[in-house]
Amino acid sequence: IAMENALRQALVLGQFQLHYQPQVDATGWHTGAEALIRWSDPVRGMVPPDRFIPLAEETGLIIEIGQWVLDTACAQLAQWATDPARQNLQISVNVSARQFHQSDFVERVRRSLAASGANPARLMLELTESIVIDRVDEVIDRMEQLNVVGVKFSLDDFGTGYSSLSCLKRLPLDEVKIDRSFVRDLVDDSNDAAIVQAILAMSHSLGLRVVAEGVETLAQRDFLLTRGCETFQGYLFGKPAPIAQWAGSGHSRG
Ligand code: G
Ligand code: G
Ligand code: MN
Ligand code: NA
Repeated sequence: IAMENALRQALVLGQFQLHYQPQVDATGWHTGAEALIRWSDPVRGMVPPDRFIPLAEETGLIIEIGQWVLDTACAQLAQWATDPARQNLQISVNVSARQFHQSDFVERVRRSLAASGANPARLMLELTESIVIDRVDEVIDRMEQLNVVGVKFSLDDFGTGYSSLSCLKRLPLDEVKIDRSFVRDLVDDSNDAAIVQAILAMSHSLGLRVVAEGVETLAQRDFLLTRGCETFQGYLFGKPAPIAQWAGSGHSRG
C-alpha cells in the first residue's frame, strides 16, 4: 500500500521521467528511440520500471501512467518535428495489456497525438503477446483503427511467449523486436543463431521490419547485419538516457 500511494503521488508530483534509447539502421544512422519510463523517488532513488510497472498494472494506475508516457512521447515527437536533424525520428512506446484494453484506448491515443501536434506516422506502439491472450478480434480492430491514422505497431520481446507465431500471423504489425535473450549469445550459441535467422527470414517474408534488442557488441551487430536485420538497439549504440543527454541527432557508427 505504501508503494501504491507513493506511485499515485509520483504522478501528481511529476516524479516520472522518460529515458530514450536510440535505434540505428545498418549504416549507424539513428532511426528513432524507445521511450522507457523511470521513477525518480526522493526516498527510493531511481526506481526501474520492473519494480513498479507490475504494481501499476495490478492497481490500474498504469492507465494514468501510460497516458503520461504517451503524452510525453508525443510532445517529444512534436518538438523533434521542428528540428531538421531529428524530424524523421520515430518514438516507440511500450503499451501494457491493461492500458490497451481500456475501452477508450484508441480515442486516447488519437487525442494525445492531436493535442501535441505529433505526426502519427512517427509513433510506434510496442505490444507484447500478453495483450492478445484473449479478445484477439478486438485487439486487431483497435490496431486497424490506429493504423488508419498512421500509427504503427511493433511486437516486443518476440519469441519469449507461447503464441508468437499466431501473433505474427494475425496482427497488423509493422515490426518485430527480437528479444535480447536470443541476441545475447547468438555469436557462440548455434541454437540462438538458428532461432535469430529463422525470425529474420519469417518476419521478412511477412513484410515486417526487424529490430534486434540488446545489441552490446560489434560481433553481434555484424552477425545480425549480414543476415539482413535492419534495425539495432542496445548498449553498443547507447543506453537509455534523458533527452538532454540524448545524442540521437545523426550518425553513430558502432
Ligand atoms: O528500461 P528497462 O530495461 O529497465 O525496462 C524494463 C521493462 O519495463 C521493459 O520490459 C519495458 O518494456 C518496461 N517499460 C519501460 N517503460 C515502460 C512504459 O512506459 N510502459 C510500460 N507499460 N512498460 C514499460
Ligand atoms: O521493452 P523491453 O522489455 O524490451 O525493454 C528494454 C529493456 O532492455 C530496458 O530495460 C533496457 O534498459 C534494456 N536494454 C536495452 N539495451 C540493452 C542492452 O544492450 N543490454 C541489456 N542487458 N539490456 C538492455
Ligand atoms: Mn519494449
Ligand atoms: Na523486449
